[in-house]
Amino acid sequence: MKSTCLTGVMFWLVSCSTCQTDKYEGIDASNVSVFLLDPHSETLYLGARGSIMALHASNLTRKHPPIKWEVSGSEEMSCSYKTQKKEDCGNYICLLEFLKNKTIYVCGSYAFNPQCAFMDPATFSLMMDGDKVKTVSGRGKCPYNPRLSHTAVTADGVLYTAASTDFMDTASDITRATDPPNRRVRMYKSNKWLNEPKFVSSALVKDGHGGDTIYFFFTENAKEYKFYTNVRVTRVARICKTDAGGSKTLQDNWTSYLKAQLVCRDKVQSYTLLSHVSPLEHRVGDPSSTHFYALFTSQWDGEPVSALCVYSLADISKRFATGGFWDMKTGMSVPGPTTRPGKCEFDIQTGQVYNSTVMPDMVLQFVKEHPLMSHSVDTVPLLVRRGITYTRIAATNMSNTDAAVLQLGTDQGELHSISIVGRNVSLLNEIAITTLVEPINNILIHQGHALVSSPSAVSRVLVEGCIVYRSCEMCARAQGLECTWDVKESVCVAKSAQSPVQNKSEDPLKECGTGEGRCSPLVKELRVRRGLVVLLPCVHLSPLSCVWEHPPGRHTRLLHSHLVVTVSSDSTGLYSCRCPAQSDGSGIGKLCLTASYQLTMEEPCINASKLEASVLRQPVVIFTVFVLGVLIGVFVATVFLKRQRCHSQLTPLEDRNCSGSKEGHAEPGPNCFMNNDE
Ligand SMILES: *[C@@H]1O[C@H](CO)[C@@H](O)[C@H](O)[C@H]1NC(C)=O
Ligand SMILES: *[C@@H]1O[C@H](CO)[C@@H](O)[C@H](O)[C@H]1NC(C)=O
Ligand SMILES: *[C@@H]1O[C@H](CO)[C@@H](O)[C@H](O)[C@H]1NC(C)=O
Ligand SMILES: *[C@@H]1O[C@H](CO)[C@@H](O)[C@H](O)[C@H]1NC(C)=O
Ligand SMILES: *[C@@H]1O[C@H](CO)[C@@H](O)[C@H](O)[C@H]1NC(C)=O
Ligand SMILES: *[C@@H]1O[C@H](CO)[C@@H](O)[C@H](O)[C@H]1NC(C)=O
Ligand SMILES: *[C@@H]1O[C@H](CO)[C@@H](O)[C@H](O)[C@H]1NC(C)=O
Ligand SMILES: *[C@@H]1O[C@H](CO)[C@@H](O)[C@H](O)[C@H]1NC(C)=O
Ligand SMILES: CC(=O)N[C@H]1CO[C@H](CO)[C@@H](O)[C@@H]1O
Repeated sequence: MKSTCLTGVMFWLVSCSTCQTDKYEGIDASNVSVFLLDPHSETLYLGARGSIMALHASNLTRKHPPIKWEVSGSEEMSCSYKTQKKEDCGNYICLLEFLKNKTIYVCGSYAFNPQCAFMDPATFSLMMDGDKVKTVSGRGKCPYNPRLSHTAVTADGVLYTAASTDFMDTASDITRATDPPNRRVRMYKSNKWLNEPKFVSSALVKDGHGGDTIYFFFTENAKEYKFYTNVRVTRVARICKTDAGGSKTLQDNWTSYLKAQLVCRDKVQSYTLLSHVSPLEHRVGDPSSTHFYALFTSQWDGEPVSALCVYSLADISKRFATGGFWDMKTGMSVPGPTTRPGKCEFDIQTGQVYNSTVMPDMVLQFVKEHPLMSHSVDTVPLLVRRGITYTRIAATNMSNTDAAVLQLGTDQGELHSISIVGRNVSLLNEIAITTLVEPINNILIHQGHALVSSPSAVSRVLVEGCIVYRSCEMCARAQGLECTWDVKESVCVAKSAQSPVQNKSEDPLKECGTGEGRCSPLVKELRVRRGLVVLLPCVHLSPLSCVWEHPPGRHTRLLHSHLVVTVSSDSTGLYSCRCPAQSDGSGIGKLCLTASYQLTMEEPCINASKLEASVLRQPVVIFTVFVLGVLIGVFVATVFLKRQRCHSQLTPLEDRNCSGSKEGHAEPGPNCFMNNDE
């Protein structure tokens, strides 16, 4: 082992040498982009650059040899004249969806000339037309440029897509896209309907009577803010599944298209840029229980920030069903015609679903000019994290309650688990999925496992059930999920499985026998040297600020809720962080002691042995546990250090029952780095 001493560098990252994950890394394909799961055959299909793969969903081993579908040399040539990035001229698979007849529709960017093909899942082969792959145009289904975002969803085997439709990315469309016999319906071309959109997600919502709706989530330029140009806002738009286009006006164009702004804002700021959305039907079979879990970032911050907002289908539908329409000419809200546009749901009175062909011409003329609802759908974030960029979210229900468990993927290849019970948010787990620093681009929950991909790796991690929480402290955090620590067996179990006569205290952390409670963390001793820059973590999930108490001295500064100390002779002493107790956005509650450190002086840097210690190994607070995260401003250091994992000599040895744990642990980083390739 080689050890290097550095001083004055801070870092903070997760490591996961003990995580039990099935991996399929270094796959003989790069640029993994899309997932499609067939739950019946337990097959996970993967789209990548120039190839499609089929893996067993249960162990990520290969089921068939990959299908190659690449562009020819001449096609690549002519493409490379048109674009700067020659490598983008490959066939980047962007879409994999089941059609009605169980064929899989496969689309790729095909050297800036999107094409779609048909795949037979039984033989795992593409349909041929002579000796060539049978293709149809993929325009509007895949963007020309593989780096642009797009979204697709099927409703009863019929494909709906949202993508840019030209080489220069100047036009976009939301269409019902599969070929005849389905009627192709498009967007009416107007910048009132779409204005430089970036498509993020889409979802089918059934109403049980055929009045299904398709939802699209995207960001676009707001036309309604007259004085600010280029303000990006997040929208939810919807169309009726039965919309076949108008008969005279809006022929072959959507007649039911409506959109509204989604607002995610706390007292501090607005989070306006949508990153991803995951729908969750909390009570299966009851579509009205659907909620959309949406990840946002801010367009103004120079540093990464991620916020989670949850929108109920009820709130969104209400906005579309009863709200006024925004009139661009007057900048005011207008009530709209008596026959209300975009009313998709089955009407009990008339016994009808939406029928676009019988919509009065006057109504369609109104629709053309007034696609935007005058009021937004507003919520307060449930979670705000600074220094972290989340890229993907997958929400799952817990035992038919309103509780949800979320898997969040970061741009650094990490997977974070979060539970939401009422408005209480707990960070349960953070692990590094790949050894590469790459954004997570797919998360799919299958049989209690998260199937996760980044462009060059696929992994499978157990994420459901109390058994996932390996220590008493982690289990305590999962209390909202009806988990409880079985002291005798040293295992986290479901509450119902436990004998009911148990005297459980209010604060399950107290039962872990470490003397630690929710607002009484253990004091961590840190031995530091003069000149060192030490980061004292104080993890906090809400935007309300925390307060630090520390010895008088000028060598401290705040980094979000954390404290950065440049160690000098007067730096020794007690450092305590107190944060508002609740994350429910209802105002500042009591302050809760969240983290506490004792700094003492220590000899110069010596050889560090493999200390698996971590300040953050101890759960700090039930709702605010460890952050990982990557410190802003030290990206470079982070990237560098991902490979050179360091075990700090500065933190006390307190490797508590974590061996074999799946727990990812953050290592706040003082000064010694070593290359220990385990
Ligand atoms: C494909 O992967 C390569 C190497 O990982 C990367 O450099 C490139 O940017 C990727 N291309 C796209 C379109 O994402
Ligand atoms: C993976 O799972 C499939 C089916 O579930 C099984 O047939 C196969 O043998 C498994 N492979 C390995 C290596 O475990
Ligand atoms: C399935 O449907 C598509 C069009 O919707 C068609 O092109 C394809 O040939 C069909 N596949 C089979 C096996 O019938
Ligand atoms: C819409 O109305 C027309 C004319 O009344 C009728 O022919 C058509 O079947 C209706 N479509 C739906 C989806 O109800
Ligand atoms: C989610 O709900 C479904 C149906 O109600 C149920 O079968 C499933 O077990 C639930 N998931 C969990 C993790 O409880
Ligand atoms: C949220 O947390 C508070 C404080 O710990 C607790 O009193 C309350 O019951 C929790 N709410 C839910 C819905 O679990
Ligand atoms: C339960 O705990 C309370 C307070 O923590 C204590 O007063 C009581 O005696 C305990 N009861 C049992 C049966 O242990
Ligand atoms: C440094 O670590 C190596 C390997 O753990 C050990 O052999 C060596 O003696 C250590 N050096 C010092 C100065 O402690
Ligand atoms: C009647 C009408 O407005 N038709 C439009 C439907 O959409 C296409 C493509 O966007 C337009 O070319 C038509 O004018």
